[in-house]
Amino acid sequence: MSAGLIAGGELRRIALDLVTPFRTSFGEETARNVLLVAVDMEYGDATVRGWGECVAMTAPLYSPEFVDAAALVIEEHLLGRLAGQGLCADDVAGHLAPVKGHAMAKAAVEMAILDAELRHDGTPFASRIGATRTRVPSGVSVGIFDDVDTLAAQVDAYMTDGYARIKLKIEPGWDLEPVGMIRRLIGDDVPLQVDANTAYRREDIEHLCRLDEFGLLLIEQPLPEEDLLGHVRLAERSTTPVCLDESIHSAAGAVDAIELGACSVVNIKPGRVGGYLEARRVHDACRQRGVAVWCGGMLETGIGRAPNVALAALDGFTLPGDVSGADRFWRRDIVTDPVRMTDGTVPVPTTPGLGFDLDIEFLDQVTTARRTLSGPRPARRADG
Ligand code: SMG
Ligand code: MG
Repeated sequence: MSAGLIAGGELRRIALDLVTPFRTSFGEETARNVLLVAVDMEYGDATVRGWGECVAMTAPLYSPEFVDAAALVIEEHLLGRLAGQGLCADDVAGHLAPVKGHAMAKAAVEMAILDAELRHDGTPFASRIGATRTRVPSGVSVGIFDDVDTLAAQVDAYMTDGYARIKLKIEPGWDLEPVGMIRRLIGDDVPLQVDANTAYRREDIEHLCRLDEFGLLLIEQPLPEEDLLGHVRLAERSTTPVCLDESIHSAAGAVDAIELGACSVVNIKPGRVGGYLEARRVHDACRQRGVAVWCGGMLETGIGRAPNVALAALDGFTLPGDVSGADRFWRRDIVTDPVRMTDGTVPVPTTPGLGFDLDIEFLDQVTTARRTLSGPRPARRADG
């Protein structure tokens, strides 16, 4: 692993329309306003550009992070801590640790440095983390609709595409009926799971237990992020395995949640835990404890989608992830070789780096703002 110096880079905003609106319990997305981070790393004579994608959404509705805040944090509080010193991707999280929170912003920076390092070393990300599978099962996340017939038509289309597992978004008023209807439509053998994005409260535990009859793989994050005890109570009552998403911010946090009995499955999202290297540690901690994990998605472009697929190729990822084909979300991706789902699986990227090559022409077309990051600037270490 090479140590390099940050010589410059850029922050870019791009706007990409979704092929179809994606509604969850917290809102509807029709387009993504994505923050990309490019970092130019100097390794002796060679300068290599690496790219990272920040998974923060436009508004702080999935988590407290949002795109404008992430851009500011990266520029004003993170990059300065990395400047002027020999740096491996492995060092990044330690240098950024004094900054509280902002996992998605930190993850994007670490990604860019990791991408540069892997490109310089000629190593694909999957090899770096020891992932050996060449294809991984591909699940699809299906939003909330105004009526069950529209939902049924959408699920039917994804089944025809060949997706290996269906995840339905649920919220109060959109749960037993659509889930029961889809279970009847797809039959008992197709893996089905649900995700509430924190929309329920402890008073709803009895109601949520009624989902048990549908033979779900898991129920994802029914209760608020902070309510671990509520998830323990649900897990005690329900036969459907409880999976945490929003509540898990680190490997240590995952271990606590597991030991408390708050979950028996973990959704791993690199952005939510501060980067791919911590995501790997979450995987390792869960695997040691016999807890199943799967790779979550944040409607990534090809920059984030490729390493998600590689991560999902680690042995402990025993459940299909939200690693759908790029065409689930995008008419055209910003990479030259978008992730393609065939026969319910997606291929693990083998190119050096995080696993993508940018379609620069299209990237430029969808760019809405660019900010050049000049060389090292002093870190801002305290207020004032
Ligand atoms: O990328 O396939 C994807 C989306 C998967 O449902 C998905 N993500 O809570 O797991 C989740 C959501 C978070 C994003 S919703 C805008
Ligand atoms: Mg989720």
